[in-house]
Amino acid sequence: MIRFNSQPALNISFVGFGQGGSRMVDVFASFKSTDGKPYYKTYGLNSNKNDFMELKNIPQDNLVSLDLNGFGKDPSEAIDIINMHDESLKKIDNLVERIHNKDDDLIVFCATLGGGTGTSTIIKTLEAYIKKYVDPEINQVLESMLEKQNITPEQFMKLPDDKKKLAKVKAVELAYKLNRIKKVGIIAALPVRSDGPNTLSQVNKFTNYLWTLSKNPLKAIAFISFPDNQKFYDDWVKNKDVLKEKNYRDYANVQVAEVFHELNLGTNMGGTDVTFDPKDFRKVMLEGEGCLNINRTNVNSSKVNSSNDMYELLSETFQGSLLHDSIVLQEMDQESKELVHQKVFNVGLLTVTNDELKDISSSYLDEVKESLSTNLYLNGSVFTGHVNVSRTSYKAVAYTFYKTHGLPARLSKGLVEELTEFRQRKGAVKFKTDSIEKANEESIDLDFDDIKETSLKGSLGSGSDLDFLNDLKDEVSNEDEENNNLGKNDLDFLKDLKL
Ligand SMILES: Nc1nc2c(ncn2[C@@H]2O[C@H](COP(=O)(O)OP(=O)(O)OP(=O)(O)O)[C@@H](O)[C@H]2O)c(=O)[nH]1
Ligand SMILES: [Mg+2]
Repeated sequence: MIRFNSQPALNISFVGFGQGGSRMVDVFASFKSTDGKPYYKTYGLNSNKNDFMELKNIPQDNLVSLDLNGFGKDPSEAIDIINMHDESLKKIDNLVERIHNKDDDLIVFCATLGGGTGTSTIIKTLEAYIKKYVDPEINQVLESMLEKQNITPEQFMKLPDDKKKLAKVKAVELAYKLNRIKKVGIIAALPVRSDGPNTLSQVNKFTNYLWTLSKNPLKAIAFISFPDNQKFYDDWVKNKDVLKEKNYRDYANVQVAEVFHELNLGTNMGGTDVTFDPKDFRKVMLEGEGCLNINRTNVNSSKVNSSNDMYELLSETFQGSLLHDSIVLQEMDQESKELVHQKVFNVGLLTVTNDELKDISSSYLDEVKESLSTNLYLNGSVFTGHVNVSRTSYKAVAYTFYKTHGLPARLSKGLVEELTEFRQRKGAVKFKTDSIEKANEESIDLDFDDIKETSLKGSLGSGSDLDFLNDLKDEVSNEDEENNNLGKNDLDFLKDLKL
C-alpha cells in the first residue's frame, strides 16, 4: 500500500454487515495515522456475538449483535424474520442513529452478498437510514422551496407526476448542498460461482434492488461498488505463492480497503497546483449516482521516460477495473450499428511517481482529460492530480475513478447467465433437488434489462412482508433527471403549471 503523508479528504464511517462485511470493515479499522489514531469510525452488525470473534480492530462498543442464530445463507428468509422481530428492528434503528453524525462526509455500508445476515441487514439498515435521515430532510426542504414560490401543498399534489419528481430531485440537491443530508455509499461484494445457483439467484435479486435504489437520486446513495469475489479468487489462486493473505477473502478485503484508503489520502496531499483538490474528490465520490469504478495500475519507474509513457499508463488504467470485471462504456448496437454510451459522471485521475521522475511534464494529465472529454458521454467533469513520493517507491502508479450507470460485465449479464449455463451443464442429469429447480424457475425470465428497470415487488423471498419495497413507487426515472438542469435550485418551472 502507498502510504500518503496526509489526512483523509473525506471523513467516513464504515459499517460492516454480516461476517464478510464486518471483516472488510475490520481492515478499514486497522488503518491508523502515525500517532496511532484510527482514520475511520467503524461499526459491525451480525446475527450473533460469536461471529465477531475474529475481528481485531473495530471497537467492541461498535459491534451490534441481533442475537439471532444466523440466517443459514438465506437472505430472503432473513428479511422475513427481521421484519417480524421487533427487537432486531429496534437494534437496527439504534445503529442508524449512532452512525449518523455531523463530522462525517460520508457513511459507507459494506456487505459480502450471498449470506443471510449481511445481505438482509444492509438493506434493512439502508431503508431505516433513508426513512429517518433522508426522506424528512427532502420533505422539509421541498416545503420551504414551495413556500418561497407560493405554491401550496395542495397545488403541488395536483401537478403532473414528472414535475413533482423533478421538484423532489431539486430538493435533494439543495438539501445535500445545505449539508442536511449525509449520503451513504455501498460496497456490496459478489459471490464466487462455486457458491452455487441458489446463492447466485438470490444475489441477483438483491443486487437488482440495491442497483435500482442506487440510481434513484431521491435515495441519496453516493455510489455502489461491486467488488467481485470471483475475480479475487482467480487472482489469489494465480498468485498465492507471493501473496501474504492466506485466502481469497482476506485478499479481497485488503484490496478493497486499501484502494479506497489510498484514494482518500492521495487526493488530499495539497501543496502544489498539480495535486488533486480534495473538493474535487468529494465531487467525484458524492455527486451523481451509480456504480463506482476504481482502477489502479503501476509500472516500474525505470520504464517511464517521458510524459507520453505516463499518458499510456493513465489511459490504459481508465479502461479497466481493479475490483471487478471491466465496465463497458461504449458498445456498438448490433441492430442500429450505432455506438451506444453509458452515462459517466465526474471522473478522477491521479498519478503517483517518485522524486526521480519529478521533471516529467504533467501535460499527460491534460491530454488524457481531453481525450476522455471528447470520447465519453460525460455528465460531469474530469479532475486530475499528481503526487510525488519519496525515492523509496519504485513504481509509477495511476488511479482512475468515476461513477457510471454501466455495470461490471459479470453482473450485467453474468449472474443470470452463469445460472443458465449451470442449468445447461446439468441438463443431461435428471435433477431432483428442489432448490435448484426453484432457482432456475425464478431466474428464467430475468433479463439484464431487469437490473435497470425492474419493479422488485414480490420478487424477494417468500413475500410475507414486502413493505420495504414500497419506496420504489416514487422512483425517479433517468430521463427526468437527464433532461433538466439540476444546478438550479429554484422551482420556477412549477409556476406555469400551477392549477
Ligand atoms: N470478500 C469477502 N467475502 C467473504 C468474506 N467472508 C465471507 N465472504 C463471502 O460472502 C458471502 C456471504 O457470507 P457471510 O458474510 O459469511 O454471510 P453472513 O452475511 O454472515 O450471513 P449468514 O452467516 O448466512 O447469516 C459468501 O459468499 C462468502 O464466501 C470476507 O471476509 N471477504
Ligand atoms: Mg454469518
